[in-house]
Amino acid sequence: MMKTSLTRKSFLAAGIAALVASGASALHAAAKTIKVGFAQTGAESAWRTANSESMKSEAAKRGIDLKFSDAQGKQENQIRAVRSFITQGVDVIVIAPIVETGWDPVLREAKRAKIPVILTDRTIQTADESLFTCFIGSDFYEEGRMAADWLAKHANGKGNIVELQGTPGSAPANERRKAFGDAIKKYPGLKIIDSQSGNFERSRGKEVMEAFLKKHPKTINVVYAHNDDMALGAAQAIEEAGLKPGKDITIVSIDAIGEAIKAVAAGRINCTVECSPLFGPKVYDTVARILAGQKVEKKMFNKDELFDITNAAKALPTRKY
Ligand code: GZL
Repeated sequence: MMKTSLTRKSFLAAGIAALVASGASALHAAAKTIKVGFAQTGAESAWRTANSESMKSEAAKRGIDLKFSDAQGKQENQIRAVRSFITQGVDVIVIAPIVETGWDPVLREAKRAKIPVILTDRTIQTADESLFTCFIGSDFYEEGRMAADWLAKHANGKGNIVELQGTPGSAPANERRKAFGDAIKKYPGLKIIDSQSGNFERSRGKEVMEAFLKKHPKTINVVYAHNDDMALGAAQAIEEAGLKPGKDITIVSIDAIGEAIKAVAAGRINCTVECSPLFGPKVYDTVARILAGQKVEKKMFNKDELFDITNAAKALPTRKY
């Protein structure tokens, strides 16, 4: 009897010793690689490029297995990507929803598969907020308000405005339009005389501005662009029409990409409100917290600041996108 129990005890001790000796490698083997599926909108703007870069480079830095899908601006491609992530059994799904509506069915499938969903960049409209774990991005309504506030202060409260809207149905376009419209109600002298989508794209922004200049000769005082790519396209159209962007026509924009801040410092664009795309680190910190079973805040807003002629040049050397 003694012999058998001794053998069993020494066998157990040997096993534990081997496990302790293997140490990191055993633990390492246990800590499996995290798999994240990211359904990105597309590559419509410089902002989007910076956002994709932040998500990809940070995943590589952290050894996260990132399944990246570019939906080329189509919601049905994003939904297809989410379904594929569910089939692959990723640990967390991240979505930058192109438009606000139509998400409940596929989010219900993710919920049934017990895969947490993080919304980044853009929000959705849903009656059931349990369908996503949290949102990480900017407050678009605040950005539109800041842009209008700056204009009211610098245009003596009057001017004919043309608006270049972002992607139809997207949260940034909807909220930036509503916020700006709400804010200028206080200034009867500020009037939006025309508004059209340029889909957040530079080339479309230029085309729409060319049409506005033809339709409203010598009556446009201000351009309000929902993003810098369209603002830079509009500035080109204004120049080609023989006018000085930033002087003959005031340009107010959002995103604060490097090229736009340079244009602000040069006086071609008058103001751009920041909307940081660099939230890869915050997304993966949140992924880690969710997988560790921690409760996370439902909405995490990035802090945004405004750039105009008073601070653009000083900011340039430290800008990261
Ligand atoms: C905002 C983002 C918008 C940017 C555009 O968070 O969704 O989409 O303002 C981008 O530049 O195309």
